[in-house]
Amino acid sequence: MDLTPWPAEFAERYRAAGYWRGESFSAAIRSWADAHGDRVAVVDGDVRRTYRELDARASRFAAGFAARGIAPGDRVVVQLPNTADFFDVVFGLFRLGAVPVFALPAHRESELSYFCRHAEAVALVIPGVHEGFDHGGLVPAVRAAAPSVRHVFTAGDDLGAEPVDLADPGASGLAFLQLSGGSTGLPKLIPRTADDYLYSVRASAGICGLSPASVYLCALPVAHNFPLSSPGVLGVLHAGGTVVMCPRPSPDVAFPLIERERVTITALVPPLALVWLTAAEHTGADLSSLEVLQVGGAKLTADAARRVRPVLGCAVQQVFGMAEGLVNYTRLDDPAEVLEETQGRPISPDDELLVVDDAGAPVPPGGTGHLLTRGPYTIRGYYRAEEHNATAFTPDGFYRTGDLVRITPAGYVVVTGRAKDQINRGGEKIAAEEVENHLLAHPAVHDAAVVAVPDAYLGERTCAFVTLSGDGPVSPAQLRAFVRSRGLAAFKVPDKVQIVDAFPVTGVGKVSRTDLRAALRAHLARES
Ligand code: J2J
Repeated sequence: MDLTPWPAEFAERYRAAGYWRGESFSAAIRSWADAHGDRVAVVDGDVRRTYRELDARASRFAAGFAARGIAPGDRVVVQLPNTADFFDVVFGLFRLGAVPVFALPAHRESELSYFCRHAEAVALVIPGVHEGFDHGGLVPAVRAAAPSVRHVFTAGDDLGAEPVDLADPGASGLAFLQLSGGSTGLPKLIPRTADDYLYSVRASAGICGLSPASVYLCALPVAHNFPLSSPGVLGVLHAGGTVVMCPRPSPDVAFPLIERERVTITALVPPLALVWLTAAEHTGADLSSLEVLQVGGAKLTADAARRVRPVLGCAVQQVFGMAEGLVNYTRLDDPAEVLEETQGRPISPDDELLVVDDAGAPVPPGGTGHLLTRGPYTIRGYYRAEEHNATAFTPDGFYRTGDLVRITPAGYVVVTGRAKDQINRGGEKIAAEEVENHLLAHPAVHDAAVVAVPDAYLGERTCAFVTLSGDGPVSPAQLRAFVRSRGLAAFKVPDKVQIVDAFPVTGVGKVSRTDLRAALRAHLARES
């Protein structure tokens, strides 16, 4: 199934509450232009685009895509860095009713081929050379793996055409596919609708106090759910503010932009927040315009949270979200201990959060357990993943987040750990099984198990335990190089490979992969 519908009684409730408004992305983009016309919507270097220009360009790009044979409902994998092109392409696809699939600039042929194949994409949009890497070089391999791809466009191509009349794409169907961090072999695709997503965007803009005076620095990769929607670039456009596209999140690039554009709010993952805190102590840049630093994607330590106000002169806001839906924010007026020690509370009064034990029974109030959630902007199923959906969701439609949490008496979530087979490498999510499968492709590898090890800077990094088949000697460095050569995002290459004689055996018989990873983590904890 492409889009698992919410049961009728839920859909009715969400409409009646005003969450789902029946507004398409195309209509939203038009309404932003009507409301904020000549204000600057997007800044990218010397390029400054007004709301009216964004809207007009969406119409031109929609016409250009249509003229090239792309039809409403067609999937288009979009891999674009933080430039104004992103809005031309994505808003053009939205206006046409085509379905963007959001890849990240770090992805390589392994991921792009999979997205194109799984979504049966008709087109792929890539950057040219980005961060020294020529994305055009990936195209032959992707095309060979995904014959559905008829067109490859490169950022900066003039795809526009004279606008044509297009039907409104509607709000309740599949609008785009977001990526899941994933815990199994291949990342899942997350189907989102305009109804559910725009609700989360509007509500997030309100929670974060966005207004036409807001200037948002988009420092994380724009296609990621956090900078896209929490409240991110879409929240800022809804509020009439200005989005400043930041090509790289390092202080040497970001700080001068903050100073020049008088940036008021931005979003980072914890390791970047640490880098900014260190750099800000030595910089001459004027960061006085900053009002809010949002941090999310991985857990921020209370210590780091406490440093934000004294060092950067702005408020800290913790954000615990997921591309599947649920987003929690600390509120700007929360007391210090809430800001520092919790990951916030949900956006919506209709977000349902359950904390359950291993057997699925609710834990007593305040207890730690698995977080399950459903609500007006949380999906009921992944895209074309029937088998996985049977376990990723409960029979009554709760999404199993894989996160371990407790909820404070005031309703704030504290993330205490994770039960899913995923490594959170400074906010970048790595599915253990995906990396293991790459290692297993090496003839000298008998078995592999990838686990997280604590890291002072990244929070976690990856360690791959490997047993050998006897097919020739191989070194950890060679295995890392082998994984790298398989054409996957660089952040997934194991930070460390440890060759062992045998894996720990737990009990009798064959151990599950999950148990094996747990045993290895326990082994590592004992060693350190
Ligand atoms: C601990 N773990 C966190 C946090 C996410 C806003 C913000 C983040 C994301 C995101 C997002 C965490 N503390 N503050 O989509 O809209 C881990 C959890 C979660 C997973 C989701 C947004 N914030 N996490 O990170 O889909 O494990 O979304 O389930 O990439 O990141 O990852 P992702």
